[in-house]
Amino acid sequence: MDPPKRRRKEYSHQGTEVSQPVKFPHIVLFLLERKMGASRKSFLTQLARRKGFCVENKFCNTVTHVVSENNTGDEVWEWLEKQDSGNGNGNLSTLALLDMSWFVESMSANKPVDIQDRHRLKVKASCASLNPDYTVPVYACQRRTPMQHPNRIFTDALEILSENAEFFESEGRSLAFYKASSVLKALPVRLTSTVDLCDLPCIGEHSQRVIKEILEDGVSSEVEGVLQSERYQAMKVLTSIFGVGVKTADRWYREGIRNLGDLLSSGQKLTKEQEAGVKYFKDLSSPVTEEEANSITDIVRKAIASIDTRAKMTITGGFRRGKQRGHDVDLLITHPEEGKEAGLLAQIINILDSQGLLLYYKTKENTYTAPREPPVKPLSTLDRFERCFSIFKLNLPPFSGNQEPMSLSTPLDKTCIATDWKAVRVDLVVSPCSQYAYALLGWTGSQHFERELRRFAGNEKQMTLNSHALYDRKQNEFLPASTEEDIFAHLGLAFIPPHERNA
Ligand code: 8GT
Ligand code: MN
Repeated sequence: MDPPKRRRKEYSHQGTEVSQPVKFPHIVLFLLERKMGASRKSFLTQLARRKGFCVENKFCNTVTHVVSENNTGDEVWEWLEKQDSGNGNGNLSTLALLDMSWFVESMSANKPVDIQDRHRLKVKASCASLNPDYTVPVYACQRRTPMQHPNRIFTDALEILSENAEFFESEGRSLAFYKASSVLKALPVRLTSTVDLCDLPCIGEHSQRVIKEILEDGVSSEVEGVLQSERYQAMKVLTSIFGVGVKTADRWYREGIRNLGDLLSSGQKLTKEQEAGVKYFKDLSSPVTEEEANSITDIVRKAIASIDTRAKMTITGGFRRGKQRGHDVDLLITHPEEGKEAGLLAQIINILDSQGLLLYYKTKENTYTAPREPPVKPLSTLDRFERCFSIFKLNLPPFSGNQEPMSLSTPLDKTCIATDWKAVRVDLVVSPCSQYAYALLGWTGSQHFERELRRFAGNEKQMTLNSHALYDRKQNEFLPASTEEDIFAHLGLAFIPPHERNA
């Protein structure tokens, strides 16, 4: 009698029989039944699974390759759009829409063959093909900008050029690249041709050149050059130190400082903030996770509750916009009774400090007094709330976070040096409840979204907006608001929820 067959590690596809292990985990196929028929779809699905392909029975957001037979690209696209309406995640345009020829060749090669142009189904490329009336509004605060979008390849490139211009203190150029990037972030489809660009606002000649090169070559030589440049690399590291801005980094660069080691050996005089930035550099350069942000939120919330149960706290910044990682945690604190918020911050800090949770902090008093005179010019981005810039000592659960993986060759006495805490930047901001809606809107960002809100208010509505108030220059009055919705309404803008402010 034959010995029992050893069962290979099995992989269960959703709702189907147990199948072979997945050999190509980075691709997930979906076969379109339309015009193919159920029995042929089932036959081809099993064939592909036997060859180690992952095939989904139903279309879902893990699918990477859609294969169809006897359909045009537009027909497949239309079908996909119907499936996607509901979640509208804009991911469709990153899918490979393929003809059966790709599937057949892949099956006979026992692996996914490289996708050639002849395999691809042709879909009318421009935005207009999605919706002929599709237009992109000029101001970012008039657009919905989700976190995920299909044009990352272009926006990443443009934002590197924007950042590099900022490193040269060319604000205008930096903003121009950023504005172009921001427009592309709001597009629901991936750009496939420069023809699509002609109807889009804010995409200057230089940005167009960059996009064109990426469309043709996959990369932009200018961006590659920037990334390789000594200046960009050094400025990137130096400006990432807590307490170091472009001006300081530029001065250090001109004095020959290129990295943290150079800075330390240069004997430069550092501010207290920069000293902390250098000391905790490694932790502060690793992104804050959502989980870490939640832990910190819980800690601060408990401290606040022990002082005054009526005080309120909200997480703002990138995490409120749905980012999964951030450079810091931004917390906004208020009290329902006007005036009762004063003094809260000092008590909160006392509690946190006595628990040994603050590695560094610096407070700033509230310097905002509701102006009797109307504001003459848009106030600066910086606001005047009472505030604490801090570095938290966040205790990590055992065996997570900062531990180096143990390797077999590591001597035992070297394995215990990992820290069980992580330094995390936290901003605590306190707002009187009468200004809370403005503070919340201002601190939620993105920075560009905020900038555009202020520009829109000033240019289109003759109003002055900041994180404290909205002033109507035509009516000579301040416009009170108790919610963010009120502020959008005062400005005559459709409300954009936080998750769609990732401009
Ligand atoms: P990140 O922390 O993941 O990098 O992203 P972020 O949370 O969007 O950026 P942030 O630098 O933490 O700032 C959060 C928001 O607060 C930004 O939109 C910024 O414009 C806004 N903001 C104010 N007032 C001030 C201020 O006085 N200083 C700073 N740094 N940001 C302010 O409304
Ligand atoms: Mn933040």
